[in-house]
Amino acid sequence: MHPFINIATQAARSASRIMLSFVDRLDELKVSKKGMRDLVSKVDEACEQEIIAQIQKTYPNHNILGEESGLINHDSDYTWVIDPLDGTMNFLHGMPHFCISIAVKKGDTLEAACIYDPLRQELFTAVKGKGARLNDRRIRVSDIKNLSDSLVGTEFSGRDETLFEPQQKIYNQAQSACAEIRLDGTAALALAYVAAGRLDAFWCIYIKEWDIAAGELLVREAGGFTTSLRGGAGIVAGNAKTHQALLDIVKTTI
Ligand code: LIP
Repeated sequence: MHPFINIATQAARSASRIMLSFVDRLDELKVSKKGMRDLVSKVDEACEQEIIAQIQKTYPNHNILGEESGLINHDSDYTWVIDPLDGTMNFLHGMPHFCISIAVKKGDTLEAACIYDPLRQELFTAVKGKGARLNDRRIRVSDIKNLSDSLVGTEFSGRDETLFEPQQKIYNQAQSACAEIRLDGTAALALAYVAAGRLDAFWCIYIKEWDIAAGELLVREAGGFTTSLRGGAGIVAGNAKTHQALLDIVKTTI
C-alpha cells in the first residue's frame, strides 16, 4: 500500500470511530454556524484534530489544509487536504450518508486520495498513475454512452444566494437531458460514486477544495474526466462522453 494511503486510511478509520460514537446521541452535540446554512459541530472539529494528529505522527513537516482549521503551513511541497466530515448537514440530521475525505497533493498535483464511508465501511482510494479502488477491488467509471441514460449527481450551495438561479437553470437543463438526478448532500461521496460507476456524472458550481480534492483524483484514476469550474469552486466529472455532454450544459449557464 502506498504510504500516503496507509496513513490516510488509518487517520480516516480513527476519526470515523469518534464520528460513529456520536451517531446515537446527536442531541448532545453543540452545533454552531460558520455562515448561512454552514454548520460545524464538535464532531467535525474532533475528527479533524484526530486526522491531523495521525498525519503529523508520520509527516510532521507537511502542510495541512483542513476545513475547520484552515492552512497549517510548513512550506512543504506536500499538502494534505482534509474534509473530516463531508455531509455535516446529513450527519446532524441523522441521515446515514456522510464520509471523511483526505487528499494529498504535491504542489498543485493530486497524488493520493482516500474517501471513507464509515457506515457502509466503504474505502475508496486512488494513487496518481496507479488506479482507483473500492476496498480491495479496482473500480472504473461507468461506460454509459448517453446522458439520456445517465444517473447524474449534483450538489447545490445553500450558502451563496447569487448561485440559486444558475444552479436551478443548470438543473432544469440537466433534468431534460439525463435519466435522473441525485442530490445526496456530500460532494465527496458523489465523486467516489462516479469513480465506482454508480453515478454516470456529477456537477456542482459551488464547492470548496476539501469537498472535492480526493474525489477528483478518484474519478481520474478510475478512467474518468474532470473539469474544474469557477477557479476551483466547481467541478464537472464523468466518463469521456457524460463529462463532455454535462460540461456543455453547465457552460451555457456559467
Ligand atoms: C458540504 C458538501 C455538500 C455541499 C455543501 C457542503 P460539508 O460539505 O459536500 O455536498 O452541498 O454545500 O459544502 O460542509 O458537509 O463538509
